[in-house]
Amino acid sequence: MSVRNNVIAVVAISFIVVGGLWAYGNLSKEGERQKEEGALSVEGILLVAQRSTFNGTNPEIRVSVNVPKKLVVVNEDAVTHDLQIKDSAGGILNVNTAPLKGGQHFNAAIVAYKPGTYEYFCSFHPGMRGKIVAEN
Ligand SMILES: [Cu+2]
Repeated sequence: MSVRNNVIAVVAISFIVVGGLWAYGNLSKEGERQKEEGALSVEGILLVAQRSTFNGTNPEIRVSVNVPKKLVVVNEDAVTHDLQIKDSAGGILNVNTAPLKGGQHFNAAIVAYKPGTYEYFCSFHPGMRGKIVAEN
């Protein structure tokens, strides 16, 4: 097997193992494509709670001010998680999935009203938090 084939095999396996990985595709390629085409469909982000992280890395989410992004939160752990976004200054739409048991999911949207850096987090686990960066 050539080195190139090995690399392709590793990439393919990574996609199968990390179910939430399509979110990265949406963040990069799909987002760019939709911007170029001016597509009407709403961009989406999938955050999968697994082993007490979101998508394994608590990825940074980038949004444009006043452009809603669909957010789907899935709990694939045995323990309960939630996802909250809170900003008392009103810079971003607050989100609270309420406690999700294993296997449950919640559909929401990320809508930033002002540029800035916000946070999404699980109220049960201090390590489960990531940034939301909103730009004009
Ligand atoms: Cu949690």
